Amino acid sequence: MGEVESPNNNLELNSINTIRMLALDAVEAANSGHPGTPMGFASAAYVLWTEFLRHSPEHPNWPNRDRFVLSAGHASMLLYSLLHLTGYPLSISDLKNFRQWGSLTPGHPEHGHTVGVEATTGPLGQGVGMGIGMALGLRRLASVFNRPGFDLFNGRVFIVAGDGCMMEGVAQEAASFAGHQKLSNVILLYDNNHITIDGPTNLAFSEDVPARYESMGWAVRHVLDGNNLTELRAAYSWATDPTLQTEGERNRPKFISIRTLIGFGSPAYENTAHAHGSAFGSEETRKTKINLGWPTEPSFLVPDDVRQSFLSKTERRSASFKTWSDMKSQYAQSFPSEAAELERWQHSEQIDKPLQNIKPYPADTKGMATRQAFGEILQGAFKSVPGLFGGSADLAPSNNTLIKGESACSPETPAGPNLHFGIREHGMSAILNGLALTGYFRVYGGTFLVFSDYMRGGMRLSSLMKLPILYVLTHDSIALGEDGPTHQPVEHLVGLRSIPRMTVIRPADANETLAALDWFWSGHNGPLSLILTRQKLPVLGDLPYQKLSDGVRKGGYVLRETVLPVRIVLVGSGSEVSLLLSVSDALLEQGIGSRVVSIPSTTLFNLQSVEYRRSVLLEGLPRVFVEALSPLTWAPYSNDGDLLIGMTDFGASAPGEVLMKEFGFSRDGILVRIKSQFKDLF
Ligand SMILES: Cc1ncc(C[n+]2csc(CCOP(=O)(O)OP(=O)(O)O)c2C)c(N)n1
Repeated sequence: MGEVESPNNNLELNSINTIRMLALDAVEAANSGHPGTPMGFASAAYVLWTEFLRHSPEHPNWPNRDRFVLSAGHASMLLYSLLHLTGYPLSISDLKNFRQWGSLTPGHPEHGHTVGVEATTGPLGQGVGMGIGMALGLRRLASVFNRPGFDLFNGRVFIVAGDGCMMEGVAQEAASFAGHQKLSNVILLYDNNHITIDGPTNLAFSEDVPARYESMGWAVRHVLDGNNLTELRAAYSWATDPTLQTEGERNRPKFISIRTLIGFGSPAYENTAHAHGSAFGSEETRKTKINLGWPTEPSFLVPDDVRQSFLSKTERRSASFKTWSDMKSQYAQSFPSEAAELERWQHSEQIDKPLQNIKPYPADTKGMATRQAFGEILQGAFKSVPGLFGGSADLAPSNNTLIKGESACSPETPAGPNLHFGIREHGMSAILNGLALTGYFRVYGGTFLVFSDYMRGGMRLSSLMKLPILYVLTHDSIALGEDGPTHQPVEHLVGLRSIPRMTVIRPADANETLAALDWFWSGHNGPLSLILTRQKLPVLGDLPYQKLSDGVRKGGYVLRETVLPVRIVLVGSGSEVSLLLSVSDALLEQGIGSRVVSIPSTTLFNLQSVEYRRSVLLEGLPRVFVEALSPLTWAPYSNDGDLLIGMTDFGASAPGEVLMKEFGFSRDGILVRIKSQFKDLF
């Protein structure tokens, strides 16, 4: 590349303007995107990336790097410009392809797609939760694995969040958790520009945000001018250097409110909502460049001295990688068993059948709730699944998520594996995502299935990022009983089953629960929603465990077939499977042979061949699909004339057995429906 000169000799200003203009040009080229925040936050990002952030573009997965999470994901061009300028594999032509088909620069940052993107962001507020999850994970890693003289883990997490993130509940939940947990390794940079899409924030937002954070236990600083590099340096130094903090500030997460001007430099759009999310147009782009003293041509200009400066500063930022690697080698020699355990945590997906030492449950008509089976299996799993870490949103005794005899993860006992998320489901899912993104944990979080709605935003991102997160969702139907329709899921499973990459398993008994967990913890990537009962279910003895386990892995299988030729197929999941077995018995008494099919997971079943699915569901015979939830799930599997028995309205408050009977989920209730639908059978 030929020598490209800087417009003047202020290298820092030129570096900052390079960030601004790359964003402006990329949005202009795409004719879509969000130029305003990259322009307004460029100075703050420049100082952070060149003087504070510890990272190494050559080793983007360095475990002890600082994390940079752009919660304001719409400002993706800010991140892409920084990645390009600091030497990540993202070229100018990638920037020119911003938002185009197949590019490395999608509209919002996507983890796993673009090297250096720590988290997929865009749904506002989620990045705050994920950053906090990362910080929590790094603290636990430090407390489990660091040894005197071996600070293997001391990375910090920098989160950039805008007004939108500050308004979102998910960020509030997570921030409240972080304050309580005294997560001193998280630094939230608030891009306080007073503008959102509709206009000035005072249309809808008037609280004192820094005061709110202070009240949640965060240490707060203000940068009054987001382009004042001295102010920015002072604030970042304070946030990252405990010797500059007061005793009271040291153990708190840090919040820096940075007053910026959206669209900085644009004569027409600076400090207006117009700068937020539209291309400026060629005329305003030209005027902005002139106003900032930037050459109007060529676009995507990176002056050579700017490029050189970014690269040499980044080289200094990544110097500690070498020191860390040397320390890690020394650690492996001094602490071989800890080093081996750390390896296991990092590569937990490679452990095959981690639950093979847990004995299957013997057949038992009294049985147990699948949530109880989960709680028992979890105790065994803690010994064999590396890096297990999780908890519940204040329903631990109901979700059975506690690992017995182990401590809570708290500021005093940060190594504890039991998390108490508080009643913050949405925050929990974002924090789980952040924990999983550290790459060292097998995490889980529990609540009632009905409240999965409250954390769907996070669950969707777990799926998009294919993170191995276990959602423990108990109290899975009207059978939960007296709490009534507010607590009884109806439509939830249809929704969860429709999230791409999310596996949903609703086990029929304790052994299907064991098989589901064994499958999941044998290295499955992507989240699992495990749907569990409140009420007891018989432990079924129809098949040997190995066969049942194979069936669960296929998502659906033939559980029982009567000696008489099959004339009707009974299909269900979860608690309705044992019910169908009793229906099958009753039909047999009337001389009608049947097949009972258990489909614990439509997700896994859909991955099987058409031949297999047909062989299980038996095309051509009358079929009955029973699930005490919305019947929509079963529509694609059924033909005209098949019988779908489900919930098409909300439940009610009464004992669970009464509700199941009243809503038709009883042996006799189902028989009546079968008799009226398939008269020819009788
Ligand atoms: C959960 C969610 N709701 C709505 C949006 C749509 N949206 C994108 S940016 C934005 C405004 C954000 O304002 P702010 O954080 O101040 O960003 P800035 O205007 O400073 O770029 C909105 C509503 C979103 N991305 N996520």
